[in-house]
Amino acid sequence: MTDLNEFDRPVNVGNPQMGWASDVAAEMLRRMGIKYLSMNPGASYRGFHDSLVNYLGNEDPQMILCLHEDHAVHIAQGYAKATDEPMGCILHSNVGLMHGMMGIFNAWCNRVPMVVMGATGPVDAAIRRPWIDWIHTMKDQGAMIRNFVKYDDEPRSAQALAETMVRVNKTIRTAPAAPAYVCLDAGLQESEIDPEMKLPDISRFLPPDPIPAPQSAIDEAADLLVNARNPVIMMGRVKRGQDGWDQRIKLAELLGAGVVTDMKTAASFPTDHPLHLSPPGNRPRAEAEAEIKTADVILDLNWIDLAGTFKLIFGNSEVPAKVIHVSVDSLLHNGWSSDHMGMPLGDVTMLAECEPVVNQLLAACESRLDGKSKWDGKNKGRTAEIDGKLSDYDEGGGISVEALTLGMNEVRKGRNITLTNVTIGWAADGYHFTHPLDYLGNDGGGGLASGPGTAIGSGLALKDSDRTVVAVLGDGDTMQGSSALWTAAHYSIPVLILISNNRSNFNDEIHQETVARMRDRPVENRWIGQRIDDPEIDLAEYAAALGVDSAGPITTVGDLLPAIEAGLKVVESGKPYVLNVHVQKGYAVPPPAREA
Ligand SMILES: Cc1ncc(C[n+]2csc(CCOP(=O)(O)OP(=O)(O)O)c2C)c(N)n1
Ligand SMILES: [Mg+2]
Repeated sequence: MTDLNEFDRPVNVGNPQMGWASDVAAEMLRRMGIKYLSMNPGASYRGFHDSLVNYLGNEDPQMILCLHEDHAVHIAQGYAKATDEPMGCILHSNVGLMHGMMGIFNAWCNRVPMVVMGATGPVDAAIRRPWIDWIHTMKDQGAMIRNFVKYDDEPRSAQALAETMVRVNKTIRTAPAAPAYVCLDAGLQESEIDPEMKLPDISRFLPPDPIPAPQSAIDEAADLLVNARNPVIMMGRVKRGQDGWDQRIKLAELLGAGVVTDMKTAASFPTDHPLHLSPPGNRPRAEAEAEIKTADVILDLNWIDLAGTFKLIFGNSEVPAKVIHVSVDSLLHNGWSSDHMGMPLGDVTMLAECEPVVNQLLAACESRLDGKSKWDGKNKGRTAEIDGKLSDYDEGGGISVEALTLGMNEVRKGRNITLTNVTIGWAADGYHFTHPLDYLGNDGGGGLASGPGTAIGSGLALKDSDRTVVAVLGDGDTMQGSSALWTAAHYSIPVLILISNNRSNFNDEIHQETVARMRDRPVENRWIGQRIDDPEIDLAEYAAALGVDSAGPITTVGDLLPAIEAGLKVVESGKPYVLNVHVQKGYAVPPPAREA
């Protein structure tokens, strides 16, 4: 696989000394272990840019050039989703930050760690260049994003900058993870530092270990769980580690608990396990709903919208089960956005992280049960076997989203595929997740344009692993984020972008149809202002123009497998690939519509 350090090598760098304040920012990022900085350039950070190239030699961190700040932020998000580790990005003064803001919101809603570097100024008006430095100087730039970052600062000295970077490192790595923003005054960046200046020892400001629950709450929860007749575990946002995955399986098997998972969050439990109740979706399917209805104890492991899920299932009726709520998410909640969702029930509430809590619960339940499992070994779900094969769909009538999913399921054999993100149309019945890296969850904040960048960031993170990274993206999402493809081409980032191309913003056709039905108006007009057709975009040509190998449109089921195979071969040789697949309009599971 390609070593990214082969790209964009500076010459004559020699052995430079740390001499300017911007060198301090660069040095601190290196000491934080930040490997990459995705960015779009700008004069507001020309001092910092020089530090990265000519002081650090464009290595640890290495710059990843993007054509839009949206992509820069989403690449950092994709990297964090695959690793639980922060990447950095740099956004040019105010205009770049404004472009990148939606990506920061997605990253915030996804609770991923990220260092966002920005710039302003010079704050000292006396040293501003006419016009441009004035329009790119703002007071309190952080105010634009303060409601959806965990911390922000605009330090006034090199020493203060160094300390801020230490704080950023600790803050973003402490749960709940989220981005932090550091705005570098252009005047400060270009000022010389005191040669005697000492950098803080970052190893003495380490983030805490994952937060466990108090034993009293564990005991209370364990008593409920071991005595439960029909316990259910709702697996929400958890980490990518194999240990945590194994422990969650152990706990479910010990308790004989049915397990529900969610497409909003990354893979958390094997979907082919007999205790997994039904394919993941945006809302629990019938089998899971039935179990939740009859559950007497529910263990909520950081489920994203517990109140919303219960509302779908119980309406305004009481939830009969005792609920054990495990999450540190409330530590981030503020009054600006409503991404805290409705109030989650908690008969036992643990302000703690899922990984230590599952370990604690395992120990407490094992000792109460003398190590004997409560599970009778029966299949509680219906998911052990995939229902259907691609050939069932080969009727010469085009490719449905179900066929596309089954196609992916067939080509995955013998490969470790990571699905970074998938369209709303994805048919979860046709594809199992059996490893924590099999699926990385959705965009977080529902902000389109995220797909290509996020996929490329995950591809970057996993390029030296045994994973083959694939994204299944809508045509609307792809086009909003499409110039990110050039970055994948330039740095040879291995990722297959498979476009589920229904030539429409189809999600919103469904909404227009819903409204038309509610108002007794013609549903035939639902496509107006939605279809991306006439002219149809030649997505393969478009990708090729950005330097990415590509094919399509693929229009028949018969052509699908060879086309995906060919794309995967290119990706496995270390390069990106775009496959344009025409799919029929329609979703495997329609999203729940808000009726009148
Ligand atoms: C930035 C942004 N703009 C608009 C929307 C509203 N929106 C949600 S889904 C969607 C359609 C997406 O189309 P596509 O990616 O092709 O997926 P499809 O539903 O067609 O499978 C739109 C416009 C959004 N979520 N984010
Ligand atoms: Mg579409």
